[in-house]
Amino acid sequence: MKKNKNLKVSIVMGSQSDYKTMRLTCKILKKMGVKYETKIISAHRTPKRMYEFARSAEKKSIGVIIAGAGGSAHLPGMISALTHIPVLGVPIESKKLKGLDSLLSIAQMPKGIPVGTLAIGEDGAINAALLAASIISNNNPNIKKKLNNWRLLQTKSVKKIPR
Ligand code: RP5
Repeated sequence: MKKNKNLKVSIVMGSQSDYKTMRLTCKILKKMGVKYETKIISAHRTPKRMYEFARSAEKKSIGVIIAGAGGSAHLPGMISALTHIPVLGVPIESKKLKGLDSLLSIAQMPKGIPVGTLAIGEDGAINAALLAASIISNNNPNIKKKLNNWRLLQTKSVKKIPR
């Protein structure tokens, strides 16, 4: 990977239908001032696209890949097998099993090929963005500052007494 302050995050998802969840990832990265791109890449419907994306990612200044997938969600693991860029997986809430299928498919990677797994659905999409921003912020003090501010505001927003 190139040593550079301007690494971007690549957000990929298995289907257009995943975008209603993954757009939250985009929203947070935008707030944190992190550069990102979005793509639809399916491990089973567009395997060639997936292979070409994963193999060329290191040349494109991508620092973190976030992959959202639902059902038998092999996309994050397949991408991770093809690159050394850190891959974060977001289990999409599926209709039939409420995302438990996606969660187990992404989290239960056998040893040797790691995928950082987030929570099912919107929480996972948001936390994937925060975690990716945090990884990128190791080489970027501006992003670190934005992350600190974001946490400060979150802390301030918690009331002391319930009403
Ligand atoms: C997966 O299949 C996608 O990640 C999506 O969550 C799921 C359903 O896809 P669609 O049938 O809505 O295109 O590959």
